Amino acid sequence: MDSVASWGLAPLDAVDPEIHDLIEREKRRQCRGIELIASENFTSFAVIEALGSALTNKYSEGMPGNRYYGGNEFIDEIENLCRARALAAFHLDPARWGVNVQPYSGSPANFAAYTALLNPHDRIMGLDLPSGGHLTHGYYTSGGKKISATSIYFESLPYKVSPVTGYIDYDKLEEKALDFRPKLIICGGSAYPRDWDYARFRSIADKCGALLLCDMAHISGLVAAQEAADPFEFCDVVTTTTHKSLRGPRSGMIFYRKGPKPPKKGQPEDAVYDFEDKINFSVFPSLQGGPHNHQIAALAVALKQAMLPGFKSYAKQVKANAVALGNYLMNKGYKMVTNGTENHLVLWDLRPLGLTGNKVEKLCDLCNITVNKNAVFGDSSALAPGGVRIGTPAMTSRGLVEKDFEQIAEFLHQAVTICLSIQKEYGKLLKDFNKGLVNNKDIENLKAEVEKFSSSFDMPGFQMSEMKYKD
Ligand code: DSN
Repeated sequence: MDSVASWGLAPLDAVDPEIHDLIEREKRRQCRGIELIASENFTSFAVIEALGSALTNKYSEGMPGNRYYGGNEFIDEIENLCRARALAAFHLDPARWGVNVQPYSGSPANFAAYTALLNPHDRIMGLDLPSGGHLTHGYYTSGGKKISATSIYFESLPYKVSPVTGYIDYDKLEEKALDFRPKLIICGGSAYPRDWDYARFRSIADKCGALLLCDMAHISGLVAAQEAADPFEFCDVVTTTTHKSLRGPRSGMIFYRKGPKPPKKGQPEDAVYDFEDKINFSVFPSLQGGPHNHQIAALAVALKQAMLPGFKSYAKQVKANAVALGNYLMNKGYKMVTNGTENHLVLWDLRPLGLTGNKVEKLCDLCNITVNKNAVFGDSSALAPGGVRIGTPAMTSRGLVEKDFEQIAEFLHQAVTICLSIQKEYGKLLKDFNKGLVNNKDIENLKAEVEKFSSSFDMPGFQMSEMKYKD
């Protein structure tokens, strides 16, 4: 009995003070910083409770009701509940759509969808990474180096944004697609500040006989809240992560059409979609093993929370905050890609200032503001790209509204001003620039202001009063 209790029931701080301490430091960092990574969010205590539950103990390879292991009566109920909630949260008719909630996260979800829908070396088209696309949409470098497994196993030709407007160039996409004849077109991205014209994507896909997949990872919370255009109206398959604007645990989902296909010339009258078995088989056994049941339960909780009326207000506020932040910065004369936003992020083009995203990211880090460097169309280096991506979902979860985001924009303006003055004094080379970051009074002052500002807001997920490091 004692032997079980001593390793199995002792709390983390007693068993592993090192890891406990690092978790507490990370909690402090999260509370005392301004979190602006567009793909991050703060999830709820209820989600974290499910994630940290005994469900992590169980193997359940297979689908509910058809598992390779015994003892899955409750796991089956959890997964079925999660699937039903996923369809309900996205306003889908279970006769027309199905969902697999087992992907471990977004990249595995995408690769599972491709494995189900494509043969090796089939052609695909996704938004180019420097245009705001995602690695898993088929990225290879301008020198032809295949970076993502998607470009290793499939033949990929990217489409791009217009270098003038920053919007997707749909006419060029159509022209390229008609020449390339892809089997799959992918819409959705990770640094695109505008909404998507899914009807136009559908028409292009139909013209070249392609399937249409949307990776809505970044905007899935906005889609659930009906605060973004609806990819389900036009796409065959929709993939997503669940921890971004949806505010759930880290996980992934694949939605697929099922039931009768709409009538089309040259197609049998009784044609039905055949995605369901292919996608389920591709997730397991082709690519994954046992589902992470603690994740699936936590996702079910997040989906329940996403169907509460407050979630719609949250999604509206995420967008309003992004607009407020972008407007403040543009009023200071800065350049935002597409001159604004219709979703949860702005992409700040720093090139007119002669700055790179990595310098701004680094300086902001020193001031407890977390942003990430990001390519802007026309960039060639991923390590020193010309922009930073700034997202509002996480700080909106802490209750911030437009006026608070104007204050954040003012902090960012100050950070960039400091960057410019360091660059002027020390030079453009990173090793010289870095010297100006050491013992810099302006940075210390800005950090103190940021810490004071951010610790005045509530934090979802854990009690600030119970943290080991409060100040
Ligand atoms: N890494 C995520 C992002 O930051 O957009 C996407 O997977």
